[in-house]
Amino acid sequence: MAAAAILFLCLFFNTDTQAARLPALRVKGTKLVTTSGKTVRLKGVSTHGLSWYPEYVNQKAFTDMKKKWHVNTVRLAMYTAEYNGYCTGGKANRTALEKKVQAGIDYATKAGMYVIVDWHILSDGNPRKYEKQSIQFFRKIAKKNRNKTNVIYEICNEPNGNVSWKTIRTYAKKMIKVIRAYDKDAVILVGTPTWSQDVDAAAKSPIKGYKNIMYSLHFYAGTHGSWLRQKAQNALDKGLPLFVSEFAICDASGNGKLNTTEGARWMKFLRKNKISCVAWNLSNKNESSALLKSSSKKTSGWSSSHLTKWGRWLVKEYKKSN
Ligand code: IDC
Repeated sequence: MAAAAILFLCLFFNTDTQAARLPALRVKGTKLVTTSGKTVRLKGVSTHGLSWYPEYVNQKAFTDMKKKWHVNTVRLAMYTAEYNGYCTGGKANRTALEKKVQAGIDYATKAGMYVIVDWHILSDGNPRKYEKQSIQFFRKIAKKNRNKTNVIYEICNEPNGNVSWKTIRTYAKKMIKVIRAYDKDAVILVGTPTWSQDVDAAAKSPIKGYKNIMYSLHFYAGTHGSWLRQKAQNALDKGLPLFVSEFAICDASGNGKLNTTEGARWMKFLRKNKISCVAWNLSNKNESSALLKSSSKKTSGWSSSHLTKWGRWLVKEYKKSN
C-alpha cells in the first residue's frame, strides 16, 4: 500500500510526466503525425542566439508562450560560429551553452511543449566544417534525453556558400546515426542548400533508409515569395516531408519592412499542407524579426503591448490556425 502511494506520488510530481503525455511524433508521407496516427502541425517560436539572449530561456517564458501565444514548440538556436558560438567561443562558453540547452529542454518538457535543438550554422556555411564538434554535441544531448518524447533534432540550420546537397546528405547520414544510437525514433530536421531554401535538391535525392526525417524550408516573406512556395510545392509533390524551422515576414536580413500580404499567403500554404513552422525570434533586439519591443525589458509575463508588430501578427495567426 505504502509502496503504491509512493509510486503514485513519484509519478504525479515527476517533471517528466508532462512530457510523457506529449505524444511522440512520427513522419508519415509528408506530414508529422502522433504515434496514434493523428496529423499534427507544430507552431513554434525560436530563441535568438542562446549566447546573445540567454535570459529568455526560462520556465515562465515558455509556459506563457504556450498559454497566451498558442505556441507548442520552442526552438533553441545555438549558433556554432557567431558571437560566442559553440565551436568558436572556448571551453567555458561551450559548457555554459550545453547547460543552457539542457535547461531549455527541461523547461519545454515541464511546460508540455516540443523542443527543437538547433545546431545553428550560419557563417560556417558547410556543416562538415565543425562535424566533429557536432557529433560530440548531439551524442551528449541524445544520450541525456533519450527517454523524452518531445525532443526534435535540427542538425544544421542553414547550409550556404556553394555547399552541395550531396555534402549535406553525407553529414546528415552521420548525424542521424549518432542520434539514433540513443533516440531511435526521434524526428530529425535536415537543412537544405542556399540557407535552407533548395528543398528541390533534397527532393531529387532524399536520404534513404531512415524514418522520421524532415527537410528544412526557411522563408522571410519580405524576400521570399511565390517562387519559393512553388519550389516547396514541387518538393511536396515528390513526397518530401517539409518543416519550416525558421521564418519571419520581414526581409532575410531579419530587418526591414514587414510584408503581411505575402506573410498571409505563406500561412495559408502552411495550413493547407499541414506544415509545422517556427517563428524567428524571441528577443527584444531592435530589429523587425524580434517578437518583443526593444523597450520591453520583461523576460516573461508579456502583454500585447510588449509585442512588436510582428509579434502581434504572429499571435493572431497562431490563434486562428490549427
Ligand atoms: C540574425 C539575427 C541578427 C543577428 C544575425 C547574426 O536576427 O540579430 O545579428 O542573425 O548573423 C537567418 C538565420 C538567422 C538570422 C536571420 C535574420 O538563420 O540566424 O538571424 N536569418 O537574418 N536566415 C535567414 C534570416
